Amino acid sequence: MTPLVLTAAMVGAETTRAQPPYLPISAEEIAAEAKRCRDAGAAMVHLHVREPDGKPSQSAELFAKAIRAIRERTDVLVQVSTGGAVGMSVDERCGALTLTGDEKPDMATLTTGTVNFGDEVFMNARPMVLDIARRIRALGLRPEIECFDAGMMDEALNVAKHGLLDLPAHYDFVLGTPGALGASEETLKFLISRLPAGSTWTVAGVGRHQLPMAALGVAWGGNVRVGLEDNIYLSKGVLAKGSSELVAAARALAEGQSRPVATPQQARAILRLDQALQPVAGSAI
Ligand code: KMH
Ligand code: ZN
Repeated sequence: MTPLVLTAAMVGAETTRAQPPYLPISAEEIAAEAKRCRDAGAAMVHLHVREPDGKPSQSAELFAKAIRAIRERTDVLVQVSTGGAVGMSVDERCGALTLTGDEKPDMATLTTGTVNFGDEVFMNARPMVLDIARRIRALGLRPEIECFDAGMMDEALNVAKHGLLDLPAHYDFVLGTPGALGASEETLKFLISRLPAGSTWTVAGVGRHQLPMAALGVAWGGNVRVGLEDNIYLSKGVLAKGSSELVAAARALAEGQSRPVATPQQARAILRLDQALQPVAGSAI
């Protein structure tokens, strides 16, 4: 069985300490949590950063600090967010895509469409999507296509048509965001049926859907994202004491089905992170 790539979304942009007091905010807290998540079975962390007062940020400086601190402690892969928080501009959102050398991320997210996000709108107009895709590629990274809705899979094909996404790609189905696509077996089955041949996928269930969706990701040969960004409860009414507890719960689901969890090195191969990008016709990128 292909090992399961477990991703820990430890920080996010919306969760606050008023909910779980365990949310990591400083670079040191983020790095300590990344190490706990790695020890619990995560191969990758999905990274957002915060100002010292907890306000969401996408600043290159804060990302650099967090990535350095993480890499001092653990070999977990670092996938940076380009979504940030609702209302941020593309330039703001792409702070982490200016980092190179030891601070360069391993992967970056790319949301390929606009969607309601709770009572707000997560804006991803088509030119914005292409702009972010171009910046991800210019850094030599492969994106994780974040699908909050089914149409985002079709729009990923448009990004590929522009030469800014290599197919097959890696997708993350984020299911259960209020205002967006719900989390159900039928929905996930439909999305998988629409994947271009050879694609890889992760499922991230929001709120109470997190562990049920994780179980489907394990059983159906996909990969799983858990963590406080998407869900703060370990079980009904019981706050998770950090994302590592949720990683451990997802790992237990995998082991219950005799599926091993991937190491960061295995995850690199599964997600094709080391494969050269195809040259873009007529472009220096
Ligand atoms: N915070 C959401 C508005 C991503 O990280 O790329 C967007 C988000 C997606 O979290
Ligand atoms: Zn995110």
